[in-house]
Amino acid sequence: MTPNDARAPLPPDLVIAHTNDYSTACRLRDDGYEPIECAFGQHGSVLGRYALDHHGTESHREGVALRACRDLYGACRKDRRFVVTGTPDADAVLAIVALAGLVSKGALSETFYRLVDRQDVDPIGLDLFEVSGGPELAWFNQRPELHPTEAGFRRALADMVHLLTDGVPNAELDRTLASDRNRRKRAVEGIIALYGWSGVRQTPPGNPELSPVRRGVDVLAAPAAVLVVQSTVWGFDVWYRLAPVVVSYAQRQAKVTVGCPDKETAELLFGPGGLMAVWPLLGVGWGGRESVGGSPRGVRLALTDTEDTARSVLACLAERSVRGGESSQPGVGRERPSR
Ligand SMILES: [Mn+2]
Repeated sequence: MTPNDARAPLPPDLVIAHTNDYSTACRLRDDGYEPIECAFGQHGSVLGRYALDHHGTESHREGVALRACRDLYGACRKDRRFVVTGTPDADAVLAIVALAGLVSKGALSETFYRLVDRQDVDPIGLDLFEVSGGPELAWFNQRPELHPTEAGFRRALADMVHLLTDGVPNAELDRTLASDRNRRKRAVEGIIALYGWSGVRQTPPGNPELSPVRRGVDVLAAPAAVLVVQSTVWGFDVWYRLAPVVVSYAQRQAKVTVGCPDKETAELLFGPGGLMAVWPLLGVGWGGRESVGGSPRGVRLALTDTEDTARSVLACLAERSVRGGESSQPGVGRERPSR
């Protein structure tokens, strides 16, 4: 079955330029293309007329689909040229659909675009299969051809238009749920070790999905501190139910990632700057953001290194004694001395 063949084609004046190059994105922007989520690491963001990015230095801005659907519907209908980078995620794709007016305004429900925004900005603890519009969004996220190319974006745009105008047949939503159940199962199978706050190894619970995702001060009630996983699937929505710090090993890239559910939680556990205080302790070249990061680019690590990383993280937690029990306001007055 090739459902896309039966769908309405994208309009001929819609131009999608995909680039991984900062100066190319700048040049296209200067030519009148509207950049959508064009963040280029240390170069920063390429912003057009509507400043449609919310990464890095632009993280104070609201998400792009939210702004495009709510405030900017049809704003680019007369000049439908866009420059993009990276993979076609739902946020960027829905933003283009709205700006270019590829569907009627009535097809853009507030429930759906707010859900796309939430999933983009803060996905941990969100179960798409329990909210309105969620199964449809999960269907989009599972499209197999969301490649970081112009063709990938065009396919994603066609899929999004299809979702918004025709809806997704129930049989396809059923397959989406089955596939997601399988992903969660594999995420659980990837669990290697669970450590309590004192560093003692624990037996992981049989069904992690019964535990809540804890964030902010609630993490101090979590029975465990650090979870070590090795998995071929994305499983942070499952793993953060077991511990507020996840150390994961990606075998294919031979890379170790350390993450917390969000910045607030990371700062509660590790002090101001969150994991920024931890990276130097893990070795040369480790780095990332306050809530997530990992081993140096180009350095191949082994699974045993993952256990060492977990030990170092546990040592940081022990030193800060965030769960010391002598204060009802954990962390206050006990910051790491700066040096
Ligand atoms: Mn986004």
